[in-house]
Amino acid sequence: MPEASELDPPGGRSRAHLPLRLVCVAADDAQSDVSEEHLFGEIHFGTRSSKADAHESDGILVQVPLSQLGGAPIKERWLSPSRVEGGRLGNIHYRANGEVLFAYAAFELPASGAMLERETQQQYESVLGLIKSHGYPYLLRVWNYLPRIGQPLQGMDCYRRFCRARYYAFVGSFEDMIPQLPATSVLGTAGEQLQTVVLAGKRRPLHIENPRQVSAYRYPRKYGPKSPLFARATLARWGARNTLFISGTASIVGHESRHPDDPAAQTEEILRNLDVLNDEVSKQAHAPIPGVERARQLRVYMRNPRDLTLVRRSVEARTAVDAPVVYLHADICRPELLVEMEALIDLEASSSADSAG
Ligand code: 3EB
Repeated sequence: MPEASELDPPGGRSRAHLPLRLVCVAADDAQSDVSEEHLFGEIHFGTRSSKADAHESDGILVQVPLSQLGGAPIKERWLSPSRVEGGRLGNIHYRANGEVLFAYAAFELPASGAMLERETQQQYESVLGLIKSHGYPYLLRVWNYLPRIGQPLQGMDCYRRFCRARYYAFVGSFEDMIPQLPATSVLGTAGEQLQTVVLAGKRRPLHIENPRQVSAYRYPRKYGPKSPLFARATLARWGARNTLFISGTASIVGHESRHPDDPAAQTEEILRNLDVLNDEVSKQAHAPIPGVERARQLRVYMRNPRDLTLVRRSVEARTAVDAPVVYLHADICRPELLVEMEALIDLEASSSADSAG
């Protein structure tokens, strides 16, 4: 375990009691920062084939085929203060440290809609089976990278098919699924594979909905035959420290998309959604939650690279110059949505967080 006095350079805050730590480093950074820590995995962005510098014996290497827009190229390192153990089960790669399990699974998206749904459901069921059987039954955070997200496939787009497959996997895997739904993102890529990254834990997290948005699992049917199943945010409670995972958040109020064709207005709407969400987390956790300007990681996905200047202007009005913001070129699940943002915020657990405050 790290010393209580060990400092985390970017924020100057203690690393102690954080079983999972995300750092963003230069894409070409060697292993320097990992020396006293252990690696769950690394997320690399872009399609260039990166040097295979994170081997199976090391961390899991996830190459997400989304191009980074602007800024120096970064990669994410997911670190553990203690040894990680893991392996591979079918096409699922996983690492765990006694508190958190990090899993990655991918398969080539088939051309038929029915096959896509069957394989997506199977992949989800396998991952849900693995986290349970390894003793990490609580989903904390899920990322999905889905090729052809907005393209119709035999009459229904791939995102809606993905949602239906995920729905059946959850229904079949959990007795009471809604309280189990974690913070999630689904982004469209120009790649070939459905890639899924999962964090799961041993302690029950707090899942939070956004009062400004209809819960996705209650969306009306016009958005697809089966609802998207996710929570707006998940608070992982480690003990002395917490981590807040904020889902991909779009310009949606109620259940309706707002400001089609206006990327700046969509970004402002997203920032309002994030502020209201943080207020809600503060209420439910009985602890004030810092705003997105204090995020350890802020990802901004946008459909059109030409919107970068406008979107960045809105984001930078809210964040420090050195904030860990990464802009990525990605498709969003509804055709009129141009921008989506997600965040990870490290928190001190307030002493009142576990009491009625
Ligand atoms: C939305 O709020 C926008 O299907 O898991 C954001 C985050 C979105 C997660 C998902 C979808 C998902 O409906 C899209």
